[in-house]
Amino acid sequence: MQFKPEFIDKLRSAKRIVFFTGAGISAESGIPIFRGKDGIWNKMKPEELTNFAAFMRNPDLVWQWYQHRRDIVNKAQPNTGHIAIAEFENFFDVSVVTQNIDNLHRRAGSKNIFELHGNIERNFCINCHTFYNSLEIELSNSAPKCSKCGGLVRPDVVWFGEMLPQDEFSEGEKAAEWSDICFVVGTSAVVYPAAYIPITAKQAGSYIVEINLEPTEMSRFADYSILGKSGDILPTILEEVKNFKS
Ligand code: BV8
Ligand code: ZN
Repeated sequence: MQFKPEFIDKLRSAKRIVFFTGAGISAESGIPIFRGKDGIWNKMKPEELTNFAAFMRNPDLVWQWYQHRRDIVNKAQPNTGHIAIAEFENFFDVSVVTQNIDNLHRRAGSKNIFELHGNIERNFCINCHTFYNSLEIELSNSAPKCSKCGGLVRPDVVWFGEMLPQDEFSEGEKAAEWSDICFVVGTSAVVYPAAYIPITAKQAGSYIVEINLEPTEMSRFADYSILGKSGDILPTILEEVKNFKS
């Protein structure tokens, strides 16, 4: 795979790199994406499951959907794309700003991660906000009750209409502002305010590199769009880095 010389030059001079990632980077780990031809949201409407009202209307249905996704995530392994991003930390100051809730960046060894949409391993009581790690609660098919106050326990993920965790978002924005290169990997970039991250990077003068199977909403902002699988492309870029850094 040949890369644009301008991109290689940017890599040679870069110090700080942001990887803004979406569901596509975990697709090769067997975790289904949301949109597009084989997206999970072809089968049912996101509104039915990923908002607080839907949870209050039918907590067991929403809980079962997250149980189903937790089972898939627990069986999944980080793929070559996640692992390459973790290895980039040996050569650059790296921040991973992810929309994913699957924990695969952490399991691949990345250290500096900002999770904009929460994490499927964490749950909390909607009443007293006691946190429950998924391993602490019996993984039944109905939404568990809080052992402290009897309130409903929900997944610690950001649903539509909910605020993003302020620190994660502002830290992610700062990393984007300071970045020399911002990789936009495996995201349709239609969900806001997360999708402002690469735009913030662009406005601060960062070089935007999109890695996706197909063009997206973000392609018009990208300085360089590389079409293909992130699990193939990221390790190839890492090889280039190892060549000129060693
Ligand atoms: C909020 C739950 C407001 C967790 C999800 C403007 C500003 C602010 C808000 C809005 C706005 N406009 C609209 C809104 C509202 C809304 C929104 O963005 N709607 C969109 C859909 C129009 N945003 C919100 O509601 C957000 N909250 O704004 O609150 C507020 C303000 C004040 C006070 C109170 C509230 C909350 C958004 C979070 C929603 N939560 N999920 C979960 O269950 O996972 S969204 C869902 O989409 C996931 O979280 C996911 O992370 C996110 C983005 O999807 P992608 O990751 O991009 O995945 P997708 O399938 O779309 O694309 C995959 C891509 O990968 C594809 O392009 C494919 O080609 C590519 N690919 C596939 N395989 C590969 C690959 N690429 C490379 N290699 C491969 N192998
Ligand atoms: Zn409680």
